[in-house]
This record gives sequence, structure tokens and C-alpha cells, in this order.
Amino acid sequence: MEKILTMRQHRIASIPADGIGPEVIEAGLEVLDALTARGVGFTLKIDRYDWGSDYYRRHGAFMPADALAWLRTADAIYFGAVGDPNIPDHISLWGLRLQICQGLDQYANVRPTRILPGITSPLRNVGPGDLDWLIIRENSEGEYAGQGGRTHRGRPEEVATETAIFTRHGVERIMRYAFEQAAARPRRHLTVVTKSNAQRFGMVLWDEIAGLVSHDFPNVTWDKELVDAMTMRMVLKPRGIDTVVATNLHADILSDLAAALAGSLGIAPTGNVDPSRKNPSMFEPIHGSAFDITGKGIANPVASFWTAAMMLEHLGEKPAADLLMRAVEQVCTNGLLTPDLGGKATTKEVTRAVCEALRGMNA
Ligand code: GGG
Repeated sequence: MEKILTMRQHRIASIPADGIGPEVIEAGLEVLDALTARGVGFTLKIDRYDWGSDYYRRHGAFMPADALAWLRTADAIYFGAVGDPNIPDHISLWGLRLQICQGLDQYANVRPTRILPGITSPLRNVGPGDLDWLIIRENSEGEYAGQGGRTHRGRPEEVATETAIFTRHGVERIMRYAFEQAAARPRRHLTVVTKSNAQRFGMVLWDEIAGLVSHDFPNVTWDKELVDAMTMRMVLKPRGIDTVVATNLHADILSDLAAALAGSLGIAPTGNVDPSRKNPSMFEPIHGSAFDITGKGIANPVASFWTAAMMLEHLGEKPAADLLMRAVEQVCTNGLLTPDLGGKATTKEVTRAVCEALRGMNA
């Protein structure tokens, strides 16, 4: 009997959104096309969604009411950036990115940091191999719980609250996820970041739960650090850091610092992951819409490529993800860098070079 070979297909929802988002996501899709054209054993079906700030201007919402139902039909989401100079940032962020992350319970925001070969860190005597971190950002509650309000608007007696919420459920699940990630890395070390000297309720709960969860991971060493001290440690002793877990806000700040120490925000990827896999996870460059360089053709597409590799790994396509990263590293090593990394290359030149590297590379 003739054997029928079926090719795996992954369905990707692409949401380029705002600013340089469409430029870097288009570059990422081009590179993914070059990758799958090699015959890597799977195909990608791309569903394109035009949601974002322009959609908001036309429809009064950043995405349709049934958007999450559409996204649930995908295996993963490939997101660009959100933010528009004419719309307050808190409207656009909550209207799109946070609606998706919270609506699809993507409670773990995973942010790897490495200095890629060919890229120079602003830190003295720190090169590839010296800085290899995985920052886990709690992505469903904390300072982004959306609890608070304003009364007596515009009057001298105006009051505003912004309440951080830490639940045992939320802290325990992110802590467990962080210990699991640390256990899977060579150095098996986790640093739990809080501000539990000054914030004596939610942050102390974090410390307590870290202690409890650590008993289930005897192979992982761990320590605690206050967020202010962590910024110094990242700059002064980067080699001693491996996996880091922190609250929604703290990890957001730390990972921008991490990206800068690795060379540029333009290379940093992230995954908004639902570890239960009941919902699709969403992958995006860490950077925002960058309106100062939108349309100039110089946005760094490396974060978008690394993001695509993270997405492939999540989809179970690790060999293809590794191949893609090898192609990116080859291009960086050859010195083809965009202006944020001190080079003169355009988005298109870097994209073309990565596609060519993919075509010429042995598996
Ligand atoms: N691609 C990431 C992105 O668009 N970020 C927009 C932003 O403003 N994020 C703020 C945050 O996540 O805290």
C-alpha cells in the first residue's frame, strides 16, 4: 500500500499592528518563508490581522469583539508592536496587547537575553557567552492587574489609585514555571527579584511562595535579590546571573536593561506563554512601535527573527528554530548591522542576508 506522507502545518495569526511592527513582522515572515522553503518538514499558514491603532481610528476598538475567538484558531500568534503618537499609550496597550495576553491567559512572559556574536555589549570586557539570561516576567496580574481609578478629576483634591494585585494562584504558577525553566538550563540557578523590604505584603508573599516551590526543585539553586540591587548586579556581575523571575513591572524594566546590555532593544525577543497550552501563545519583539524611525527602513529585524525562532521552538520545531538562529548569528558575525547596533544596514539588507544564509546553510 502506498504510504501517504502528511506535512505538519502550523497556523500562525500575524498581528503586525503599529509603527515599525509591520516592517519587522514582514521581514520575519519573509525569513520564515525562506526557512520553510528549505523543506524543514512543516509549513506555516499565516492568517493576517490588521488590528491596531489604524483599526481603532476606523472602528473605535483595537480589535473586533470576537478577536480572541479568531486567535484561538491559531497555533501561535506573531505580534509586532503597539503604540501611536496620537493615542495615549495606556489606551493602545490595554486595547490590544494586554487584552490578548490576559484574555488568553498567557501568564508567563519569557525573555531570553544573550549577546549575539558580532554584537558589542556596552559593558567592558563582556562578550558572547558572558551574558546568558532568561528573564521570566509575571504577565497576568501584579502592577498590571488593571485595578484602580481616579476621582475628582482635574480638581486639587483629585485622587488616583493603581493597585498591584498578587494572588497565591498567580504567584505560585509563575514561580513554578520559573523553577521549571531554570531546571532545564545548564546552570540551573534562579534569582527571585522583589522589593520585599519596602513592600511588605505582596512581595513578602512572593518570597514565601518561592521558598515553598523551591522544595520541589532540589536541583535548582536559588537566591533572592531586591530589584534595585538587581540592576547593579546586572551591570557589575552579569556572569553570575542565569534565570530571573520578577513581577510584571519589575521584569519589564529589568528586561529593557538586559536588552541594552546585550547590545540593543532591537534584538530582544519575547514570548507571552500559556504554559497549559489551552490557548495559543504570542511571540513579539520586546521593542515598541518606535515612531522616530518608522518608515525609514532601518528598524532592526533581528528581534523579530529571534522571536520567530522562539515561536518555532514552542511549536516543537527546535531544529528549524536553531537553523534560523544560526543564520541570524552568521549575518551578525559578518557585521551586517542596523544603526541601533552601530551599523549602516537597512531592514531589507539584513532580511535578505538572513534569507541567503538560510538558503546556503547545511542543516
Ligand atoms: N512589542 C512590544 C510592544 O508593543 N510593547 C508596547 C508597550 O508599550 N509595552 C509596555 C509593556 O508591555 O509594559
